[in-house]
Order: sequence, then C-alpha cells, then structure tokens
Amino acid sequence: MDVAAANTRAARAFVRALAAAGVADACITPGSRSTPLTIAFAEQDAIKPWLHLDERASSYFALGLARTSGRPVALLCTSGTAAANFHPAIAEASLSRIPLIVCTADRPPALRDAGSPQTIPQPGMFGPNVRWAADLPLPSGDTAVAARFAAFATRAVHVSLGDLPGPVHLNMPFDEPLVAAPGEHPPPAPGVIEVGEPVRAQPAPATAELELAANVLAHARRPLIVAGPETGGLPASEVAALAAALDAPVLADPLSGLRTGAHDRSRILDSYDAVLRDPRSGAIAPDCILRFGAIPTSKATGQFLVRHRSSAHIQADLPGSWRDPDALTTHRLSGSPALTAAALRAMLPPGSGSEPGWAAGWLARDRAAREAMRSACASFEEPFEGRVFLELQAALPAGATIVVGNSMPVRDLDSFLFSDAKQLRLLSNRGANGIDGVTSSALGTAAAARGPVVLVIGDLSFYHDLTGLWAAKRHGLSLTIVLVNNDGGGIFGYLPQASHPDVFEEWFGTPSGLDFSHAVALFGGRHTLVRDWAGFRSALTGGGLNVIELRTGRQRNVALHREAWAAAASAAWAPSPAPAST
Ligand SMILES: Cc1ncc(C[n+]2csc(CCOP(=O)(O)OP(=O)(O)O)c2C)c(N)n1
Ligand SMILES: [Mg+2]
Repeated sequence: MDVAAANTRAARAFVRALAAAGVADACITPGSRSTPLTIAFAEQDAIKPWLHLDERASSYFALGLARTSGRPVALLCTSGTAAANFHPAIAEASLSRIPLIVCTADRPPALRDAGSPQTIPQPGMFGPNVRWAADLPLPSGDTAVAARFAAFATRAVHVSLGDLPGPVHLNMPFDEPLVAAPGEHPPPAPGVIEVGEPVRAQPAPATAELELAANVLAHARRPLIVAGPETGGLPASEVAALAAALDAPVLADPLSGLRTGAHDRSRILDSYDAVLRDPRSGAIAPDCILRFGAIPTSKATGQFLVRHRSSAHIQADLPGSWRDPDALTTHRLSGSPALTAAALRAMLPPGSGSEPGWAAGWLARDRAAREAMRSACASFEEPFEGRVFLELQAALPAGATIVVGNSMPVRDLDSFLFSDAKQLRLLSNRGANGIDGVTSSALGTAAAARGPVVLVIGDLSFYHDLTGLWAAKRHGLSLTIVLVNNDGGGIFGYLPQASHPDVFEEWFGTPSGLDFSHAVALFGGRHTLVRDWAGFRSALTGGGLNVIELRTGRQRNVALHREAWAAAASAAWAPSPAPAST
C-alpha cells in the first residue's frame, strides 16, 4: 500500500475508534502535516469538527466543551509551535481533570532534530501535564494498521476517563504524500459511524481507609465539611446527607456545585469567607475537618484550616492526586466523592453528630454575614463589581451557567453568589488560575450547554484571549460576556504591593487604555457600555455574542469590598448572632 493510502486508512480507523469510545467533538486548526486526520474528521458525521484559527483558543475551547459535556474532546494541530500553543490548556485540563485527546501531527522520526522545517521535539512535550503520552508509528501498509490506530484511540480515551481523568497526548507522525490525488482518494466506507457512551471510572475507596475515617467522624464533636471546587460538581445529595448525619456545617465553594440546587442546603454555608476573615474566628475550633474537592477559593478558609493543624483532617479525593499544599492530611480516602460520601454515611453509628450549638452557631454567623453583604451591596451608589453576581443570580433562569474569569470575578462569585434553590452551574479555570483562554473556555461551554451562558471576566483577561472571540462568529454561538473593566489588574490593589506607589501603577495596576468596543465589532458582536444596573439588566437579553461592559474604579472597588467585608464580619461577630433559621 502506498503512503497516502496508509495515512488515510490509519486516520479513518483512528477517528472511528474515537467516536466509538465516546468522543463527539474535535477542535481542529489548519495546517499541512495534520492533513490525513483533518480530512478523516471532515468526511464523517459522528464527531463534530469545530474549526478554530489559533491553537491556544482551540485548546481552551476544547477544555470548556469537555468540562460541560462530560465527554472527552479531541484536539488536532499541525507540527511545530502550533503544538506548543496547546500547553496552557493542557496544564489546566490536567489540574481540573478534564479529558482531552491531544493529537499533534509530526514529521517522520527521521526528520526530527535534523533542521527540518516546522519541526520541534514533540514526543512527550507536555511532560507531567498529561496522563499518558505516546509517539505513534508512521502508518504503514501492514494489514494491522487500522487495528493499531484504533487501539491507540481507544486506549487514549480510556486513560483520559480513568481514575483521575485528564488529558492524553498522541504525537502522530505522517510521511508524504499526506493524501492521495482527488481521483485516487478512496471514498469513506459506507455506513454510519456510531458515537458510543463514554465510560468513566468510579473508583471505590478501600474499606480499611473508610473504617478509619468513619471512626474519627463518629467521635467528632465539632465536625466541619469543606467542599472545594470540583469539575462536574461534587455529589450534592450524598454530601448533604453525610452533613445531615454528622450535623456538620458545609463550607461550600461556589465551584463545588453545592451552593445552588434542590438538594438539602440547610447546612450549606456561603459567607464563611467574610466570617473567617475576622480574627475572632480563632475562637471556632473544629475537631475534625472532612475535605472534598480542591483547595477553596477563599484564602481566609485556607488560613483557617492551617490554624487548626491539630484537628483530624480527612482528605477525600480521587486516587492519583494529593491536594494538600499545607500538609494537613491525617486520613486519606481515595475514591470517587459520591461513593466515599455514601459509604461514610452508611458506616456512621446511630447517634453520631456534633455537639449542641456547633452547627447552629456556624449557620447563624453565616446568615448574619450574608445579609450584611447583601445590604452593603445594595447600598453602594457607584458600580460595585460584586453586585454583578447578585444581579445575575436574580436575572438568570434555573439551569443557566455562569463562567467566571480568575482574579476578582471568581472571588466576587465566592462572596456574592448565595445559596439558593434555583440551580446555576458555576464554572471557572481554577486548576492553574490562568487569566488566559477564559473567553475560549466559556465559548466551549456555550457550545455544549443547554441553557444560557454568561461569562464574567476582567479587562486584562478579556484582552488576553481576544482571538478566542472568533469562535462565536464562526460557530454562531450565544455567549453574554460581562466585561468588568477597571482598566487593569484590580486584584493587585488588595495586595501589599499596592502600598508601593512608585512602582504599583506601571507594573501591577497596568491600565491598558483600550476601547474594547472595536474588538467586539471586529468579531460581529454587540457591545453595550452600561451606566447603571437598570441598563445592565436590559442589556442581558438577546443572543449571539453580547458584550456588556461595566466600567469600575480599581481603588474605589477595594474600598467598597473592604466596607462590605467589615459589615459582614461585624454582623457575624456581634455579641449575639441572630438565631439560626433554615
Ligand atoms: C496567564 C496568566 N498571566 C498572568 C497571571 C497573573 N495575574 C493574576 S490576576 C491578573 C490581573 C487580571 O486582571 P483582570 O483580568 O482585569 O481582572 P481584575 O484583577 O481587574 O479583576 C494577573 C495579570 C495569571 N494568573 N495568568
Ligand atoms: Mg481588571
């Protein structure tokens, strides 16, 4: 068999096997070396091929799509620096445990490290950021070529959905001619390619680990559950049921999936960040902390956990990961959070539970802080960045998605999106906390989500991913973007460098001075500069690419945030906090 025919046969077998294993989307950027695969994706109907023009945007779009659909997404690019542009999204996918099948086309091995154009060392180039990396063979005329390439695809999907889901990298060399002349290119085999259901691993924790942890929990008098960010959300009913059995308060990060929804939220806390910022929180002493998910967004919570190093710390997480930067863990449970929470609850003896007043005290403080935050927010006359989330929570329908950028948007989400029965899906790239690729990730989410999707993003993050906007135009996606424009890095105003005026504004404040309306127009979107909250609300309606710009003052927002946090802390720590109510 000639080279072009072997390339076509291998690429078709590979794509068909991806579909069978549950891949329904592929993000593809233009290039020559990837031709056999690009054509194989383009000439079938099972996997939707999404065209992108730059690899960084393409990979972040794939990340958002995979996070939202729950299916692995394939990524394809040509050889050279194109592949390197995937790296940031792969790092995020690894830490956020999002399955991506990364395919980088390459020149044949004999042309590597020999001055060949557009050739960089690609095998293994993503290092520890992928779960598995393979350098595939050149397609050959061997009769096993189809089976071999299908096996690589199946194995890649299997690994990406393993105990610890994540990205995998297949480096795929192709020799020339990459494709046969039109008359000689064989038509695809007849018959529909089926997309299978992806099978996720559901690792069960070991009984011995469960017994130890259940014993500690059964004896805890002041237990606390910390529910951190988790891709796909933590199992809300199982965690709530465990909290009920322990009568334990749950510090629920907005990215845990526990803040909103129909599950039992009677022990869900949302304003603990404000409560724990106050030094008086030193008086609260849990004797057992059970952690699900990643480290919470709230820095005050992380510091609170470190202050209680001497309590029992049970870390429940997937096997193959250890999310404990402060080395607090005393007991470890390696399994799926749903199986772990359900098993622990079943093992608790009757009569387990916290001492009287423990959960009620937390709840009372949390509610007092929440009401103070809410009324502080409503009382500010000028545009307050935190209020965006109060407005969105009120305006959006159940099932809507809010994607937030890193920096202040995710922190404001934490402070101002409160526990509520109306379910909202809350997402962010919190694995590596990058301000890159945020718009593309949100557009990937918009490509897979059923309800409306709103992105809340800072101006520097928006600038970072302007090319990502092209996907909205090309693919006719609807995304509302709330652009919180404080002309620079607002977050740095909260940090110690803010008190160094000689260097602060140039190197940290970093105003870009850009008028973003031109960028939105370039990509065919609607841009509205809103002056007040009534204007904000009316700009929220409408499909397509809808950018709502809110101009805020960096310094003023630092002052307003501090005012809100101080009001919340004094309400929470008033001599007798309001009695708990559900
Ligand atoms: C890719 C990347 N580069 C730099 C940073 C460091 N960084 C964190 S926040 C921030 C400023 C973000 O500004 P903006 O998006 O306007 O949000 P704001 O702080 O104003 O809320 C920067 C540069 C990062 N996290 N990721
Ligand atoms: Mg900013």
